[in-house]
Amino acid sequence: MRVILAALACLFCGACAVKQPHRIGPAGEASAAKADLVVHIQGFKKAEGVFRAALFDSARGFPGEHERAVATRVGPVRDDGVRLVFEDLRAGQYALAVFHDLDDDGKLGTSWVGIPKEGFGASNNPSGLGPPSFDEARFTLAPPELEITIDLRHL
Ligand SMILES: [Ca+2]
Repeated sequence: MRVILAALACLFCGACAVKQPHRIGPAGEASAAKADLVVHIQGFKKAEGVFRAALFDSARGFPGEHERAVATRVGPVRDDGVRLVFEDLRAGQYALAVFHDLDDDGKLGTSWVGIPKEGFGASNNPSGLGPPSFDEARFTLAPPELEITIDLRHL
């Protein structure tokens, strides 16, 4: 009986997700729906070093603590931008932080007064002076997929 109820709950959840893509259910409900996130990163100044992207599902650690991210990506940089895909994510709310790690040291280089020396960006392309907050960068991922573009900023 419990199995049948669980199956029905899944079906119900799936139906909800289609009708109301922006609805945020309790964790149990949302876990049934999977979605892909397609990300375009553009605005690299030169095709050197690597990009580092970190996807967060809460404000904890956003944007700099990549070890707290639910998924990360690292890869070579291209002049015309980078496209990456996070597959089979649980539908829900996320924020993505990226930076251009020119010297490939794993960190966002900053000047002695703390101004980033490497290109950086976040989902929703927040334009504030300080590091973006999770709320500023937050977006809703719903099935089947969401495509976003991040324009790197250079200070
Ligand atoms: Ca660096």
